[in-house]
Amino acid sequence: MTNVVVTNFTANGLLALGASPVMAYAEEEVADLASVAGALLLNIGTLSKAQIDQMIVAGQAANRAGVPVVLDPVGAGATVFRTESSKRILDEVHISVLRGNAGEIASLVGVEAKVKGVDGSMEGDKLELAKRAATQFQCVCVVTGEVDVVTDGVRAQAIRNGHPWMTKVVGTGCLLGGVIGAFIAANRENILEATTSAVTYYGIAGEQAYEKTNSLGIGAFQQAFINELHLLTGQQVDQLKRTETF
Ligand code: ATP
Ligand code: TZP
Ligand code: MG
Ligand code: MG
Repeated sequence: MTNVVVTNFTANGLLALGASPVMAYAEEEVADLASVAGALLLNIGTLSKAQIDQMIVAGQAANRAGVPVVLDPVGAGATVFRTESSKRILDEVHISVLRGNAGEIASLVGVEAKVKGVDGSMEGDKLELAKRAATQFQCVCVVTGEVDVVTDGVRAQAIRNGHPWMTKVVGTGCLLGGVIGAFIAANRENILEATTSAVTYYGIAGEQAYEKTNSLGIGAFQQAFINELHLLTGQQVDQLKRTETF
């Protein structure tokens, strides 16, 4: 369940990866679909009150069926409605993975941060922020940016892969939520490990896409990025990953 800006990009990125996306929003069917899915993504990017209600119905059905839920609180902190809706989802649904930029995550744990539109930035210790959110919401938390941090509140990894051009394509944050869902669907026993793998794979796909298209431009990069989600091998990931454990 994602926003109208990134729906097609998300479906194509997930297909390229080998996952099977289904987008569905109707209250009449979301519980049925969520309970048989490998994972459920809740992304509030173009939210309405009705859509948040539908997400809660889907999220609670997923929880009853043991299906992991990923939350992307797009723009939390930018408006009271986005912050309160994200908090309501966190209150009423057990979230397995919370993924956002530093400003979004900070607004949910009550730390001061400046958020402009859906672009967030924050000074300070990203690792501490992610750990605090993971502990508070009993989940794995991913804070993305130039360096990505993944933590369950105790163990943590910093991932230094990725490329600045990823910020020039709308929806790279949103698609990452879906990709995390696909990886945790395939490894429900170890959500921290699966999430770290997803974020690392994704960042390397961005680097490889840049290598192939930097003389062409951002449009070509967007296509190449989808290609890399399809092409990248585990062997390449092992060679190219830049991760640090804390
Ligand atoms: P924002 O709204 O702040 O743009 P977002 O939801 O789009 O956030 P990002 O933080 O941009 O999400 O993360 C999306 C992907 O882009 C992640 O894989 C991240 O590692 C990568 N990324 C973002 N910024 C950079 C950067 N400066 N250098 C390398 N990779 C980056
Ligand atoms: N407006 C509402 S949702 C959205 C925009 C532009 C997409 C945000 O995508 P991302 O992945 O957070 O950059
Ligand atoms: Mg972005
Ligand atoms: Mg985002």
